[in-house]
Amino acid sequence: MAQDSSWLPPGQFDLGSFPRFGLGKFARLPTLPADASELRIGGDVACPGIVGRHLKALTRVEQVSDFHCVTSWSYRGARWGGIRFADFYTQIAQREAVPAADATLVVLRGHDGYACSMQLHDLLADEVLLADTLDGDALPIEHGAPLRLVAPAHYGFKNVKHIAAIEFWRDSRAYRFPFPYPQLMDHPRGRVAFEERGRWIPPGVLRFFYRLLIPGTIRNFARMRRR
Ligand SMILES: Nc1nc2c(c(=O)[nH]1)N[C@H]1C(S)=C(S)[C@@H](COP(=O)(O)O)O[C@H]1N2
Ligand SMILES: [Mo]
Repeated sequence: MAQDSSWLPPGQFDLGSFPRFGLGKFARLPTLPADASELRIGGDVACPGIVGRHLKALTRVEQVSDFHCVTSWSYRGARWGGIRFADFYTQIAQREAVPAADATLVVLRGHDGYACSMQLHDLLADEVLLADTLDGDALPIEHGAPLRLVAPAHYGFKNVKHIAAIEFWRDSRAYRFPFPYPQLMDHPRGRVAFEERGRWIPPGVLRFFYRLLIPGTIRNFARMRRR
């Protein structure tokens, strides 16, 4: 069956390319480790610590999915490779770190200082990956090396790049959206299908202002790559 290629989630447009993107504060490329072996688990867990060496034992998967930035651009058909977050949770987090059963707020922290939260329930969906390849090659720096979250049903800002740590918390005390950005830019779920673009402000209003930022942000993030 042919798919309707014009379909995109509400308020999104097809950009036709996959730019490096993010919050201006994080445009400078971070210093990164060569691989994900330093991945750390923390939070309300019995045994916090480095678990990256266990990643290689997990079943690898490949998946093609669309990517939706909250500012309203989308990129269709990225081919990601990595492991399912659900496998990471049951085979690494629960065995090695042992999160509290009610630690369902997951905070993903990047090597660049960026951080974002996800609900554990959302992360356990089949299509949520910890990815280390893109289009068959090692994940490039601009798209989140050495390891990034791929959560296609959630806006780009939940798809944390350069993951350094994954924390499981009982409540939101240990988390805030990166300073100095206002909390209205965050959303506890951030689901694309429901236009959960942010808090307190109607998504259409957010989308209008965010859209103005797209060209400058793409330029800013591309320039930083060349330094
Ligand atoms: N570590 C980190 N992850 C991040 C960001 C960031 O600035 N730093 N920006 C987020 C935003 S807003 C988007 S749209 C996507 C962009 O991913 P890309 O650079 O692969 O296009 O990364 C998300 N994850
Ligand atoms: Mo974004």
